[in-house]
Amino acid sequence: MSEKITRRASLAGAVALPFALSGNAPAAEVGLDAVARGRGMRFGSALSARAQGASMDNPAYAALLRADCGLLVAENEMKWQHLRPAPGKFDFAAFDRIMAWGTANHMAVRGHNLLWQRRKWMPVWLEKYDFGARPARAAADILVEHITTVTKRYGKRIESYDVVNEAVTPETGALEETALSQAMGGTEATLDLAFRTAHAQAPHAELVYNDYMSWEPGNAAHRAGVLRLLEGFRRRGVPVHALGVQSHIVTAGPDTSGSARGYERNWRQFLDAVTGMGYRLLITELDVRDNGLPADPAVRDRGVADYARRYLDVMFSYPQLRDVVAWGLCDRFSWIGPFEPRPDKAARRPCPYDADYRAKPLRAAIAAAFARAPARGT
Ligand code: 9MR
Repeated sequence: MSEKITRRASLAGAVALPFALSGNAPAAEVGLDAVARGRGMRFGSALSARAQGASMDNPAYAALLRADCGLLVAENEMKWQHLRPAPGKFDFAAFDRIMAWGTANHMAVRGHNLLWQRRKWMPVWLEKYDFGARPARAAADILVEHITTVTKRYGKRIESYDVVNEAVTPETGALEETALSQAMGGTEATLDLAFRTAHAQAPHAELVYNDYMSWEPGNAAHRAGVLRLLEGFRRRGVPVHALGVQSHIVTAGPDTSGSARGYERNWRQFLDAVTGMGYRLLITELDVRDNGLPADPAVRDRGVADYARRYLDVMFSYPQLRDVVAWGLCDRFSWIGPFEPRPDKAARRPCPYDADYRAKPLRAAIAAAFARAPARGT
């Protein structure tokens, strides 16, 4: 492992970074993945293939990835909307570039996702598709073809897939429907087929159900729905190995430790039920929505870091959790700004690095949580 730390640190240091290497710049510290590995865990991040974005083609962002990550996930490039522009057409160009960069840099790459159970995020052509006289058969064929094509292409290079993303309606806990699942005659049958196909085509891979039920108040129905879904998978013998806990966590106000203490009991009940059914856990999309905190960046950054550290302490107390993936490393590119601007219009600060690629207290909090985590066995 020391070889890995040296390699990452020296690579990061060797890149001409468009920011000064100060005391808290990545190359000056041990990378987050290296700290995680010391506990039998891993750390990684989402990235994109857009040159000016959170991309390996952006030298400053690539330096952060090299410094801190052992694990990557494409923020968008494996989704149906990107991979499957038309019924008979796949376009792997963007994801292939991410895969190649990850492989060249000795990083694992997760697959996200093989089925997103939301109409809004599936291709328009699929929502309008004419499934013909035998719709269940036609829909199953499309799904099986999709999952088979993707998993076969990457083979053992991808060892973990979010097979199904977000199938539960947060407000009610019911299952979502799409044109595909309606043609199939039901959502459960659709999700089961997705997992069974992934398992048949990629028997080596960890198969994950991924969702954003979180520990904050307002998520009870979502958590209950996810538990029902996971129970159903077990009852029906569906090959699902882990729950991806997205972890888009949200602060509620300055008393972040008070909030965390308040949320912990229900959250542990949920995680106990999930792990009690034999599921492993992953943190798949970590970031922190800085709500209810004052605009002052220093105050906000401290609140975000404290809240995340308390969350991670709870998560890391579960030995079933080994992988932690941040939904981006740098505030400049986070989805949260455009998705939900702060009422005071202050730029969002949800990531471990600020908009100028400087490490923030959140990065230190993640490192501290790893350093304290109970070591996982091999
Ligand atoms: O961050 C992603 C954003 O760039 C996309 O426009 C959006 C729709 O594809 O998806 C975002 O990522 C989501 C992820 O795939 C699933 N969980 C929630 C994430 C944030 O919305």
